[in-house]
Amino acid sequence: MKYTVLSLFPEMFESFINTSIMKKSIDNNFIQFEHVNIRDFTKDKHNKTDDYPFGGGPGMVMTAQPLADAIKYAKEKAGSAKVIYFSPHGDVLNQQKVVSFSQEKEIILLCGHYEGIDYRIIEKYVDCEISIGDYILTGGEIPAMVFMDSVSRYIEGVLGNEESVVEESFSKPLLEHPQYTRPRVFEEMEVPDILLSGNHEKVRKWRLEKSLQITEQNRPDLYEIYKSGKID
Ligand code: 4GO
Repeated sequence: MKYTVLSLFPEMFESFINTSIMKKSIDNNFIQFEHVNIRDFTKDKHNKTDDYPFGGGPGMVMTAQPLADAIKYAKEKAGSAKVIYFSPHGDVLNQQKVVSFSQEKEIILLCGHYEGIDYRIIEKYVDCEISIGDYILTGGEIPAMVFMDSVSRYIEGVLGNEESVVEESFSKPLLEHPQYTRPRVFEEMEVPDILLSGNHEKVRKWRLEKSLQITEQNRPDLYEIYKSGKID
């Protein structure tokens, strides 16, 4: 998978791509990452990339010209890539969409800032608007990182242990059971005996029971889906 990120703030992505699983996946060539700075494409003599909104109102709007030219540049290098724009207007991201995006060969991620981007860019160049939840942020950069983080987990080689992806929450619509590691006793709290029993069948049953309990308590909406059998 190749991610091409278009934004005004390359530094926001530095620690993300240079840490842990993302770094390892880029080093091992399971993922390619390119940042395109929208400011590099402005033809404005003061390097501006935003302007006042027509019709008035607070804040600034990112202007169409640098955005269009940055998108054209990214598309030249990644011809078949979908252009995704992050905004609260988009389809809310969920596990099913994450898994589906992980099958793409290349994706262009467009990050707006301030009050957003000129709507003509969305109409002409954006294939897909995505939201990471019903709240407003100052920019699309964090949603782009959320998107890459979740999608990357489904790209072959990224997690190493492919099984962990299948077993976990949301492949069936249940929340995960509690996890424990050493020490066996911490501040007088003990790890449940069954997990130390070595009896795999009992461990499996205990975990399923806990998953069901936690899901019913925390996410009754998911619990109903599970019980109705409408899975996948
Ligand atoms: C995305 C972008 C929220 C989301 C954003 C979200 N806020 N819920 N703000 O995924 C255009 C300028 C959108 C700021 C951006």
